[in-house]
Amino acid sequence: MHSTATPATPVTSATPAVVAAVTETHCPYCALQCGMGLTAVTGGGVEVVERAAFPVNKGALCGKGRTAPALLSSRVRLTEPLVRSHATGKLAPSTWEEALDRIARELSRTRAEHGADACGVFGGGGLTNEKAYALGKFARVALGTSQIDYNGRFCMSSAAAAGQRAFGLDRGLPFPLADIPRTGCVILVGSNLAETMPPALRYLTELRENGGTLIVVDPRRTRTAEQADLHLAPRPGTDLALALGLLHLVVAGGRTDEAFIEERTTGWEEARAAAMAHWPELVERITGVPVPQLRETVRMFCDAEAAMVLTARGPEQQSKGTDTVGAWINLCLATGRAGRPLSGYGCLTGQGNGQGGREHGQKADQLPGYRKLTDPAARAHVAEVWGVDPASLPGPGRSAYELLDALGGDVKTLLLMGSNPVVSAPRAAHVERRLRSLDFLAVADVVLSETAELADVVLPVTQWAEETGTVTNLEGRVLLRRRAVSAPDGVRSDLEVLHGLAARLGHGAKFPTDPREVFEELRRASAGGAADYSGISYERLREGEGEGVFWPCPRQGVGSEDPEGRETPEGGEGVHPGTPRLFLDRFATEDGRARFVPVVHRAAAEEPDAEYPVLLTTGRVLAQYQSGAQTRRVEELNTAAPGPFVEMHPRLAARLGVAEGEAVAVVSRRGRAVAPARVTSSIRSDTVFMPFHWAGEGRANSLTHPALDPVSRMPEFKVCAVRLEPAAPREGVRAAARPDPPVEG
Ligand SMILES: Nc1nc2c(c(=O)[nH]1)N[C@H]1C(S)=C(S)[C@@H](COP(=O)(O)OP(=O)(O)OC[C@H]3O[C@@H](n4cnc5c(=O)[nH]c(N)nc54)[C@H](O)[C@@H]3O)O[C@H]1N2
Ligand SMILES: Nc1nc2c(c(=O)[nH]1)N[C@H]1C(S)=C(S)[C@@H](COP(=O)(O)OP(=O)(O)OC[C@H]3O[C@@H](n4cnc5c(=O)[nH]c(N)nc54)[C@H](O)[C@@H]3O)O[C@H]1N2
Ligand code: SF4
Ligand SMILES: [Mo]
Repeated sequence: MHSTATPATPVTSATPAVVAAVTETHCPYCALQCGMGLTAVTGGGVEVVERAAFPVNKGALCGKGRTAPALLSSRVRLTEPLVRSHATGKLAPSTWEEALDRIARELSRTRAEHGADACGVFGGGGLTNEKAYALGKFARVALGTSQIDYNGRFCMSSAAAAGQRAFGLDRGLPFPLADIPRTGCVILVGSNLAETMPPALRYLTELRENGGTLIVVDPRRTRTAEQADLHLAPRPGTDLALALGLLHLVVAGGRTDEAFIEERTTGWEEARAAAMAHWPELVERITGVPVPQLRETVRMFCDAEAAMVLTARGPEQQSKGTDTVGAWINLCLATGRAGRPLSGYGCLTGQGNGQGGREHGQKADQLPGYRKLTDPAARAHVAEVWGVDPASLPGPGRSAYELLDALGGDVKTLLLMGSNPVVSAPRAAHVERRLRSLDFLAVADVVLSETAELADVVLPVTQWAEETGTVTNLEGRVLLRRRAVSAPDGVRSDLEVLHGLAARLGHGAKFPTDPREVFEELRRASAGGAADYSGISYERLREGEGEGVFWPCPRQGVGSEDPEGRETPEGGEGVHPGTPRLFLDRFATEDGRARFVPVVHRAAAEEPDAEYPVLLTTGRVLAQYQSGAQTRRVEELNTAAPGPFVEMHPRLAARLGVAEGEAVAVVSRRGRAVAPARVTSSIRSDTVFMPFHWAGEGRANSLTHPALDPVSRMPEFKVCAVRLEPAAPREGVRAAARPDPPVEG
């Protein structure tokens, strides 16, 4: 197959002054956080150069990373604050003073009239650790509101909840990616890695070259599934039944690891009993996966000396995502494939700082260091670092969709940083209406996203290559992104925005603008928490090849020994090496044992019926990122993936009477979307797939169901019921056309 990951070739952009000859940094997009170098080109601008020594991607980048400098150009980005004029109702350029004054005034007014909880804050998993930390602190200290959450709730919250429940700790991968080629068998559930993290495909290729086997579970035969020894194509929303059916066969075939279950787990009897109700024939009926394939999966998984299960958004973005991931973890535990070298369960987190962004307090129920807002000891510790009374900290707030749904109700004013929910939230037309019904909306972004277009004030902020900060990749590896170029005049960093607002609210001194200073405070706030960063410093992150440090990494006191037994230098600090591999000796639960959770299959929130007979699932394509706010502004990416489409099986297309490229209307109980048909036999014939990267007529989230997982509050992006119709003659013209020409700044 042709590789989707290519070594970096130069892409230039017209940008301001370059700080150093080659600056080692990381890609602005996904959770792999590929290492890259940025260097000046004669005539202005920067280009991406290979950073071969960085271990995760070894120089390889996908097209998004390679073309990322295009976004630094002032042609496509925001370079001055915009304020909505009372007279014209339109956004117009303004000064920073006026923009910040206006936001602070509205926040103060809202708080005075309706109470602190009428102020909402919405963050993003792309924000650096420093920003996520400062945003959570801003909500709790400067505003005193409980109403903060972030888009990570849409991303990996179900896997996080299941990991907490089973292992007592959530870190996406409990081992480095480099372990994958050395295991014996990988079951990859609902991940299209070849398109969503192309340089990581190498690890699966090496696994197979080493004689290991790869099983991919996806309703579509994706580029990733094409690499597999075995591809299971379940009906969307049935992974829970599938995992339970496999566990049934493991038990029936006597392939459990009794010694492991006895020594390292609790709760097996209940989990076993729950799984035994899922007979292979029943599971075949629910999932559509034939019994022989179930048996073959068990054989490959259990025959291997070591094995892994990796999940991504396919099984997680369901209203039963937590239980579904729990069922896959149960399979690992029952077979002794957890807490041992080269074996285990892992979640492939998605956003650039998807991991770190969920550790330091922008989540509704959380304080820094992965602490709980409901835990009195955690409140006392963090309140001390923040210099406030623990009693002044609010309690947990609403989850992301619930918060968006409350806008215009009891939440009157919203500050949004690092998300574009008009495109990416479920039931997006409703969310858009809620955003419009706010008294006041402030958005900080690098571009005029569809959500920023609705704002009363838009703040133009610095981005990736223009600022320093840490991110934590999907392996739990804390990395330093370094500033490579100076930002254009007129933009400020998110940290400066938070400082400016806090100062106007009387808390300026608590919000430093230097990322390093914020990180030093984060270290102290996280000390002793599950995600302990206290032993990590910017200096350490610059060492070696900048390969980073895996958390937990506590700071070690004088005279203590580090885990490898090195003596702490007299009078100095011990150096904790970081923790690339978790759970090898014990799980992070109180008794050190992993917990089986008894789970049973249940239907999706909305199953097909006579009126809406087809299943819709949604996801991604290689060349676009998320809501597309960034990548739709990069010409090369737009040429590669110019617009939305509806992927469908030839039988479905024939029944509908549409040919390849013809506009189709997809209708759900929430709304309607129109996009050209892409006819392919690589998808199940009862299912259509739409990527969610576009706004307007082709917006997939006009259709999706906002049903939430009861534990994680993750929406059901991966399954709902739709009906298909040939589009009306004038419809779909826009959908088929190139959607977003670069915006002139
Ligand atoms: N190119 C690109 N890369 C990205 C991103 C992007 O937007 N574009 N976003 C980043 C982020 S934030 C994330 S979260 C990751 C996501 O990375 P992935 O999880 O790999 O991405 P998705 O395309 O959302 O979903 C993966 C697969 O799940 C399948 N699927 C759909 N329904 C089901 C189901 O019910 N069960 C199972 N087993 N599979 C199902 C889809 O067919 C799809 O191929 O990607 C990251 N990388
Ligand atoms: N139907 C469907 N919907 C989905 C999904 C799906 O699979 N199907 N996946 C869900 C998932 S996994 C995710 S992660 C969400 C993501 O969806 P969104 O939350 O909308 O994510 P992005 O498009 O990355 O939005 C980030 C915004 O912040 C801006 N930005 C980037 N960096 C910075 C920064 O440093 N500071 C500030 N202030 N702004 C910045 C970008 O320009 C962009 O406008 O979508 C979810 N929606
Ligand atoms: S795989 Fe992810 S981190 Fe790597 S270059 Fe592509 S988008 Fe960037
Ligand atoms: Mo995500």
